[in-house]
Order: sequence, then C-alpha cells, then structure tokens
Amino acid sequence: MAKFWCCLCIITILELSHVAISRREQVPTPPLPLLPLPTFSQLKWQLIMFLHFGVNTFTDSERGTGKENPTIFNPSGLHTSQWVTVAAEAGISLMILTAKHHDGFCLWPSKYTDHSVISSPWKNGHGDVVHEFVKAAGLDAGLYLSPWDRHDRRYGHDLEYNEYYLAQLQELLTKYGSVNEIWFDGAKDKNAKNMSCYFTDWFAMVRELQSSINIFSDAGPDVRWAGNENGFAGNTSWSTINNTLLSIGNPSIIDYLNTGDPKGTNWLPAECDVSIREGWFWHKSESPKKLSQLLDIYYNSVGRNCVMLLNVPPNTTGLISESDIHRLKQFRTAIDTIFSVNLADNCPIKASSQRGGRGGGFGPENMLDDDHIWTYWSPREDDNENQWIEIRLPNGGMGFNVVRIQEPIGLGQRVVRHEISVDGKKLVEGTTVGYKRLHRLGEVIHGGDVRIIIKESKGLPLLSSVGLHFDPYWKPDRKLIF
Ligand code: FUL
Repeated sequence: MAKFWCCLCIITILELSHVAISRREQVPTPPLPLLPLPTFSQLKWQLIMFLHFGVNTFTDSERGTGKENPTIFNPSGLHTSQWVTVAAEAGISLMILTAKHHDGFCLWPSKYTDHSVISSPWKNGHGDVVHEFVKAAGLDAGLYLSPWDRHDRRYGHDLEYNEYYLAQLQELLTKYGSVNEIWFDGAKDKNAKNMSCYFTDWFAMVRELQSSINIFSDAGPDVRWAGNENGFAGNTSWSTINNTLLSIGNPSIIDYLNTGDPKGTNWLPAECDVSIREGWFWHKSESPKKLSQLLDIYYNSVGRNCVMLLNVPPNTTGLISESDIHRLKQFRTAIDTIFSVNLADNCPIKASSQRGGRGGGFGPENMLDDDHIWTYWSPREDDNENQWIEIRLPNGGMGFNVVRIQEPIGLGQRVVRHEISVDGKKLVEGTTVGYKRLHRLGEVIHGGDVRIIIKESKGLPLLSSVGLHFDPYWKPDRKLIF
C-alpha cells in the first residue's frame, strides 16, 4: 500500500510540473529584433552640452591660426563646477570639452608639446582644465581632440603627426578616468596642409582604452554627424546607415548623413551639433539664441530621433555667462512645461491587435508607462494590413498640439511611414519615428479618438510610448512668441 501512495505522489508531482512548464511555454515571448541594433552605450540617449574653450576665447576668434601666444590664456575665475551645475540644471547628462581645437593649444599639460596650459600664466602654468573638468563632472564627460592642428609642425607629416595624435589620445584616455564620448572633428581649411589621418588606428586605440565610449566623427563608428551645424536632423531620420558609403570630411555625403538609410547595416545615430550663440567660442558681441529658436532645434533634433548637442561656451573669466544660463533655464522650464503632462495618461487606449492577446504583455497600455525601451505595444504577427493604436481623449478638457511617438529601439528601428488622425480626420503624415518623434500640430485639439496608424514598417512595428502634450510656446503660423 505504501508503494502505491508513493507512486501516486510521484505521478502527481510529475503531472503538476508538466502543467507548470507548459503554462510557462504559453507566455508570449518578445518578437525577434530587427538588425542592426544599438550597443549598450548607444542606447543611453541624452541631451548633451558642448564647451568650446581655448585661446580663441581670448582672441575673440572662431578659428585660431596656431600662432597664438599661450600667455593670453588666463581665465581668472575658472570654475568647472559652475559648468556642471549649469548643465545639470538644464537636464544635460553629458558634457564635451574641446581639449584641443584647430589652433593646437592644449587645455591639459601634454608632455608632447609646450603649446598648452603649461606655457600660460593661468595657475602659473600648473593648471589642467581637462582634469578640473572631469573632476567636477558629476555628469558623463566627453573630449574633443581636433585632428586638424594649425600649430604643431608635425601636422602634414603623416607618420610623425599620427604618432603625436595617438600619443595625445593615450594621455586623454588614460589619465582622466572614464570618458563617455570622443569627438573627431572632420573640419579643416581648404588650404590646410595635406595629410592622411590613420583613423582606423585611432579608433582601435580608443576602444582599447575606454570600453564604453561612443566615438563621434562624420562617419562614426558609434555616432555620426547630422550633416549641418544648425542642429536639424532630416525629416526622415534613420539611426541606420551603411558605413561603407561614409568618409570623414566628405561634403558630398551630407544629405545621406542627414537622413540615414533604411537599408543601412550599421547602427550609427546622428548627433545634431549647434551653438547657443552664433559662434562656437564666446564673443562679447554675441548673445544667446531666442527660446523659440532653441525649441525649434529641440523639435528638429530630439524630435527627429537624434541627440541634440548644444554648445554653451565659457567666457574669458572661465565661466558660463549669465545670459546663457538664463536662456538655458528658460529652455529647461519650457521642455518641462510641455512634456511633464501627458494628456493620454489614464485615457482608454486600444489597438488593432496585440501579440499574445489580452494580458500577454504586449498591449497598448505599455505605451503609457515610464519605460520607453523595454515595454511596448506589439501587434500580432498576422496583423499586417491595418496596424494602429487609438487613444480616446475626453472632449472638453485641456487640448494638445504636440504628439510624441517612440519606438523601442532596443529591438531595432522599424517604422517607415505613419499617420495621425483624430475622429477619422487625417492630421499628420510622417515617415520615421525611431527613439522619439515629435509632431507639432497646426491647431489645438480638444478631445476625440486619436489614432496612430502604421502605414509601412520594416518587420513588425513596435511602439513604446505615446504622448499628447500642450506646447504653450508654439504658434503654428510660426510667429513665435519670444
Ligand atoms: C566644426 C569646427 O570647425 C568648429 O569650430 C566647431 O568645433 C564645430 C563643432 O565643428 O567643424
């Protein structure tokens, strides 16, 4: 009899574990990713600040000749902690400093040249701006090291200059802790000495010294240039591109850089660089752009699937000017005002279909949570004709004039074309979405069924977030209010 009960127990346990396993097997799994995918470092999406600072700050010029006397560099009140505080208050997470611009003057005491802070009166030649910058940065730090060097006599001699440049890269990437982005500028004058830069060697060295760094250049390999210095990405903006078609300093590829390539086999998102003032360096005669201009740039960079890299240049004292700080504060307040309220929150949301059915983990409600990468709406595999999500916004409440749509780019960029309609009336036709797409509307909408329709996508379309926002600064006739 004991044997009988024992057998029965074993059979019951086996049966139960079988049921448990098969139940787990029924939990819908995420869809396959669509290659190429971002790396972990590329997935960290952010607002970035550029700091152009050097001898040009003291000569009131944009492009130094390389003949500047280092004794002019003397920022009497330099406080890098002020830069960091200003950046953090503006919501910036990474700052990039020009360790060396085209004039060749080094902001750190490089042992390979005298043309640096060593020869300046600042801190009696014992200062190191790069050190003070990374030390102060509670934020991520990045460095710009200009390939074009108008001072150093080795420039123009391939082997000598490449060795010099690599030696400086090694200094910057070994002495200052973690560096999150390195900026290789493709700019050089038409009349500059001709020479080849050994980019492949440089990039390999960077990877070896800093494993989680993003390498920026016109052509990547991690972050590409957006093709202009106005801060505007293409209206169609793919994070993917074919890097075999790219080269550094090649003006014929700027349109390609601006839009990317849906058939691209490399994940290489664009960074939109732009200055808060007209120039990159601080000039007494210049003042910051208007708030409306900064917002235009935000919508056309961040709102077009890109990173916005905003330059805020320290002045001759070594501080960010009060007028720039004031504008940055206005800019942050505006972004918070626009995006901190999502009118879609708590509204009923439905979809054409959902992977794994109700409760399967891929419903449209995922578009209203705070995770914009790993929770998302996915339609069923066989729902490929008519894919949409719809939010019912009650009539009469506050209206919206901005629609935000996001894709879970951790699984690749997919949407090729989309439309937005309200109560069946088409309002917007758009192309790519990517990490974030912002549409400013021609009118304020006060309720109705807001539908986002995917007209074409590469593989199954996935959406991670949607927002209906009100932008009080936006005047559709473009007579901006500030
Ligand atoms: C350009 C340079 O020539 C400018 O001075 C600035 O550094 C900008 C970010 O890149 O190519």
